[in-house]
Amino acid sequence: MTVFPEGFLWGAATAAYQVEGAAVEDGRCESIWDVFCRMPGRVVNGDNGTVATNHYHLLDVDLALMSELNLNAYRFSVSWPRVVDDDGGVNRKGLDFYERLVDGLLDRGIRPFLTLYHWDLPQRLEHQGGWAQRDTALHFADYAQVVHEALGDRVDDWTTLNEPYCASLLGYAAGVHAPGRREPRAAAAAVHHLLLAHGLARKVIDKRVGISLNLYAVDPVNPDDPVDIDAAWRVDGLQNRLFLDPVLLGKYPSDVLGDLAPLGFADHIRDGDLALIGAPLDWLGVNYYTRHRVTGHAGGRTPEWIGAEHLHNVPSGLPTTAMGWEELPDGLFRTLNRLHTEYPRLPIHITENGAAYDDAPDAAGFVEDRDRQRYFEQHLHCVEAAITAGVDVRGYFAWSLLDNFEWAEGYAKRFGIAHVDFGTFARTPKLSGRWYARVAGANALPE
Ligand code: PNW
Repeated sequence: MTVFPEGFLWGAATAAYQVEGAAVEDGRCESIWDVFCRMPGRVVNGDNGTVATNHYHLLDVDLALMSELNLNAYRFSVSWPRVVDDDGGVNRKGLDFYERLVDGLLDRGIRPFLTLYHWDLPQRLEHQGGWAQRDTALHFADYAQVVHEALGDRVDDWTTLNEPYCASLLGYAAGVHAPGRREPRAAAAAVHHLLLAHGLARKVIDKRVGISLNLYAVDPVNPDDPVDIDAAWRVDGLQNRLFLDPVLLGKYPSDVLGDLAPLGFADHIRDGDLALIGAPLDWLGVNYYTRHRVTGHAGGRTPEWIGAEHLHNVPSGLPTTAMGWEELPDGLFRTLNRLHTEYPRLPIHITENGAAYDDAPDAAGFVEDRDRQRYFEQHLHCVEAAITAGVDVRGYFAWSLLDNFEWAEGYAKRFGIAHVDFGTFARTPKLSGRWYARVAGANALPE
């Protein structure tokens, strides 16, 4: 048996737009994802999150599911356009939903982890320039205050942003996420304004505050080739250090500042910004899925790295998930160790880890997802090894509680530990979910 520390948190995570549905109910306003989903060709099958998993109406069902899975923590996000209306006023009905959710969690002994921003910017703010505009960060601080006033008495653990990398570079440079812009300069501005939003919101919330970053192991294709070593360092800069350094060290990495200089990145940084962004945090959220294997020579695929278009990601031949992401559990161990040795030490929560596979229910409606179970098992062994090596990991959140709206992949990619039938909205724990419930109940991995 591989036993975890007493009090370890066994959670699952979701995000508002991916699960809630009820897109036009109780005064919810439009978000950039509603608009993006209507743009032809942007989301697989033309899917959208208008109904999603219908979580908004199935809250009690989902709370019972969490209990059935033995979760003692749940990570969710608040939809900004649900709680602030298009005049900037507070939408009480929207807040009521999150109050019922939080009360339901607390009644069941499940600790709420609240994320303020998981990518659903109010469309009215995108009209004004979105994250490319500094004002958006100020609006975010106001919104944080609204949520804090409503839930600050009951929620102890807050995340400002989920994956500012995706919100900025995928949304404003690659254009594969909302708002779908392909403007590298706007993306560079969005990076800084998202981080500023984090810093401003951090000041508003007098609870335990963290941020969830999508971190990657990054390796050179040829570890003896200086060109590949340099390429890996630069990709590490854009994927990891561009966000870790300002938040944990209060400064941008100088090599990344150099790479982003042609995009006017530094023009957005004002006196005092980095002090806000780098104000001490209570914990760090790590979202880990895969690694990048990088070359500076021709070949491979070039992701959305701004300022590094000549760097390429080369498959290693290791197994991949249905997303095409290489499976490398050891990359999680290395990422955790790296945080421990290179940055000020903070308690860490793995706020996302999981995998999509093309699994389907059998005749009895059961999903026997052995590959997903194995993915969790292997990664959890690495989490435990990191803890044994001295890294202060306090909790783990499986992505995701439910099959849901997987952004540009629509409903085609399933990450849930519970299967969702999108015709009936029935939830059925998969094999991985049953396994996870046993692990959570025992606070240990079986041999
Ligand atoms: C995360 N990558 O995004 C998000 O926080 C979730 O909302 C999402 O459903 C989940 O991962 C699965 O995609 C990511 O390119 C987006 O490696 C892209 C990557 C990783 C995570």
